Amino acid sequence: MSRLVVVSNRTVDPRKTAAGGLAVAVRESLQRTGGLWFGWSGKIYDESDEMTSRRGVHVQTLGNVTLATVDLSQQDHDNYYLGYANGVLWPVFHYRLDLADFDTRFAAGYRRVNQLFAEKLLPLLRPDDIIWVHDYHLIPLAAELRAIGCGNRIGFFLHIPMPPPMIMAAIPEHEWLMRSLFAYDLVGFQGQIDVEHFTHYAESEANARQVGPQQLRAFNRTLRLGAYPIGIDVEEFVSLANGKEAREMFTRMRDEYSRRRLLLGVDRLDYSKGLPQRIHAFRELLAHYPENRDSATLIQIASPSRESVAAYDDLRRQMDSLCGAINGDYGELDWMPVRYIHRHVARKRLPGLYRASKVALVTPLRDGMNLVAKEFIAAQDPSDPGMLVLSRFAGAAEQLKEALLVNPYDTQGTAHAIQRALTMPLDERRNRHAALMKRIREHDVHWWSSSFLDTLQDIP
Ligand code: GDG
Repeated sequence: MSRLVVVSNRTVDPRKTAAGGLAVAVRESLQRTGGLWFGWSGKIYDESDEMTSRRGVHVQTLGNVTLATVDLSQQDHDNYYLGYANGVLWPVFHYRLDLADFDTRFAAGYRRVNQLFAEKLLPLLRPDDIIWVHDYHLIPLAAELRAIGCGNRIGFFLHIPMPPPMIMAAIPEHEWLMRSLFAYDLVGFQGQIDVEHFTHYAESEANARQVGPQQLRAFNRTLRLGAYPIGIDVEEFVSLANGKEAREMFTRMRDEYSRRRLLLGVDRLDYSKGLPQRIHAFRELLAHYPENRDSATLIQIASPSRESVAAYDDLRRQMDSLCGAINGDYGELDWMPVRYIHRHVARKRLPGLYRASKVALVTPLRDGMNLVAKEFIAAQDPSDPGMLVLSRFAGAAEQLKEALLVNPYDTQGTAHAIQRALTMPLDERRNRHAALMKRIREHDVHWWSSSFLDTLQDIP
């Protein structure tokens, strides 16, 4: 079997046990064949300093896995990472054209860093390596590698949604981005809807033809496409839930909230996650179903994210104000409706929090998949499981049909679904949970990486 080379914006030390599902899957796939993981080191070098500004590759060998990273200049980081990846691609791919900042310097920086990655990666490659590139930061990487002579098999996985053609076309460089994707051999998406959006774009804007099942031909290349919904490592998460930290967390929460019903949200503080709409829906719940006052408590963990992008700062202020208002209007001396925590919670404790909650609110406005939904299911006690309220606009909704699906823009509808989740009879909760658990076990993270890599490996 060929050696695997994984390329992503950031690499993760594969020895760290607290790493999330993706890192675990990548580590496992890399260890199976021996492999190389290439990406940005997370460091920015000082351009005025001759010694440090030399762009070397840092190589570290950990067993049969090699980590290779490069540093970025401040300007490259600002234009590629903050400007284009997180100021253009992230908002547009999440349908937020209003938040996109189209500036040609960002596009130039994005191209420059992709060229830099290609140039630094090429000398490390062996002829029969297969390369797996991850996410929106690196769309043009295969095209840049091909331009300097790389003939290896290269696959790409998009972790975020693929928008419909009309939205995609709002990006000034949309044609270049889409043409770049045809330099890959296999492009994987989270869901069937993403495959459809890509296919519509390719057929209408690039005259692509279907030349086989899930195969498109355009720009003199044949591209294989597919939906590979990412999963979690269910077994790892179940064993994390039985660990000391998670059990302590569970007991603490159960004792603290013995008279109350706990609702939970766990998200990066990101405008795609629908946090203000969620607070509005919870407020509506208290207004319309008064039995929840002095009873239901929403814990919202919003872990800090991309704080140097302006839109994230606005969201932070909006959340502070909405949570302050709901607590001011409905709170009692001994009960606060919302506990809003703008901090990262240790991964080992998360399953305890999930298990102590009656209801999880996973209500993004748009999301590629959403792993919190799957983690919540895996952490439940099957004999008395909590219920998942899930946005129909999360990729996970294509699979998790037994959750209560909501439209997060519809405040009253969402409040009604939350009330239904809070009052759902035990039998129904058990049946729904068993069906959901079966789904997430069948399509776990191991299935995800091996089905993608097997397809890529088998492409002639
Ligand atoms: C992108 C796509 C797609 C969150 N807060 C804390 C914490 N988390 C962990 C969760 C979960 C992960 O972060 C979040 O994953 P999501 O899937 O929900 O979202 P994104 O970060 O936006 O990821 C997404 C994913 O890629 C994979 O393809 O599903 O659609 O947007 O694992 O548990 N973890 C800890 N403390 C926190 O405070 N430890």
